[in-house]
Amino acid sequence: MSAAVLLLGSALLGAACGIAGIGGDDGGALANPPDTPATTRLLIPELLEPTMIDGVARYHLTIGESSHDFGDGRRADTRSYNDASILGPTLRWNTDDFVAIDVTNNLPETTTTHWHGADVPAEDDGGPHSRIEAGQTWTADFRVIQPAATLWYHPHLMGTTAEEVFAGAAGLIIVDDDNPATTDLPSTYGVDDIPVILQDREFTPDGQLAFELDDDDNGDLNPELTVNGTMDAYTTVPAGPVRLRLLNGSQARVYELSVDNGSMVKIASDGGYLAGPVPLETLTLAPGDRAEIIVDTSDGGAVLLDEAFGRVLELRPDPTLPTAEHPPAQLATIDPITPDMIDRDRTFQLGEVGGGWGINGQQMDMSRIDETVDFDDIERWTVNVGEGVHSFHIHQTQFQILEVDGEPPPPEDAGWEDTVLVTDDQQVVVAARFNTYANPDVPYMFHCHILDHEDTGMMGQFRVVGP
Ligand SMILES: [Cu+2]
Repeated sequence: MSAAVLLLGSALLGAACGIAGIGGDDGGALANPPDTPATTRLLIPELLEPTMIDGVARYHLTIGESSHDFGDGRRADTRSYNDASILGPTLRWNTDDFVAIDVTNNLPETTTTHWHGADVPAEDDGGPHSRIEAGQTWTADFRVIQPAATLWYHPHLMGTTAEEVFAGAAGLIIVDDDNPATTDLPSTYGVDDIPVILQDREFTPDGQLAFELDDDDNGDLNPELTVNGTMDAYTTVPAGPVRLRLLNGSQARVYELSVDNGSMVKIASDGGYLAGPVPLETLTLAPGDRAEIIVDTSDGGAVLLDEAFGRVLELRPDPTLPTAEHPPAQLATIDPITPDMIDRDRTFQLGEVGGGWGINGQQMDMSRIDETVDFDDIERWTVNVGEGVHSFHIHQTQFQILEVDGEPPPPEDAGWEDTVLVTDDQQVVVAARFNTYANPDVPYMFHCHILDHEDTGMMGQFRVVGP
């Protein structure tokens, strides 16, 4: 926790007064006035119930144009799924279920929809090759083969991902399983299990979204914070353990989160539960990242804070709501990938290439397969950064972070990940298994999840071949 936050004291009102004046990195005003209670009830995306047909959980998503009131009474043009004013419904999958998702494109142009963090066949992954033309429907179907986790979905067309996500096209996916250690954790959606989709935005004077692609080191940082499309948000919760499913769905911003007047315990990373709960003072969340945290609101509520914005979300306790349990000491078993298990090494250099960004000296080329992975191999990928801030994401698999600048990761980063922050002059080493799906003809993507960098070339393609 930063020194400024430590000065705050425990009063719920005025929770962020100690950091008043720290605005967004673009020099904008503090989005959330710190000396008063939050003004707007947090939007909770609806849960989309599947239709069960022949043992398959079938979902229908429609991406299209919409409009949304971010809190000032004006309506900004947005993009969303299923006619929501912004974002899309939350999908809830069960491990081992067969799911089918029909995605209809009601936009006037081509798009795609990718299941970020999901271990699915390449042809169902929804990357840049899975084009959905205007008016057409694309169907992904697969079995859910991964444990409980928080994933998300968003468009992934080459060159337009930043603008589409910024405009609001994204949604959460919750995977549930029957892990007995987690049965009593908060899990009532929208009540004590809260989606928290962090996105910074910029507006024109007349209240429309002002999108800008910025290919500098940090990407485009926007001056206003929105949580589930809500500015200055509060939500009512039980007085006890509350689960926040944090998703950084921002174009480029890295958040430094803390909790005032409560405690924060991280229970899950991108790929699912950590081995055990990890108490934290600050949590770094890079673009594309998810984290599940338990916040204790039993002392009159709590406030989620960010270093740049101040108040992110006020949690107001209602003592009449039933409370769930705090996490047990062990949540999951994570078998470490050790050096003797590695079948192959690869190295990736992230940096500037040809006026944009690239990997290993090349910009993304849809017609070039950059890496071919043998099915069932365990690979160690070393990611080096010369300049800039990058959020390295690998599709399809979940990896373990072996080293950050030669050191093992801290316990909160010692679980399964699909996205990792790598900044100037850093080296991060990760290891992944490729033992679920192979397809010689359709590649998966690896890329920077700072969307400005992705859209200006910092992406490559790998395929898995065999067995
Ligand atoms: Cu980057």
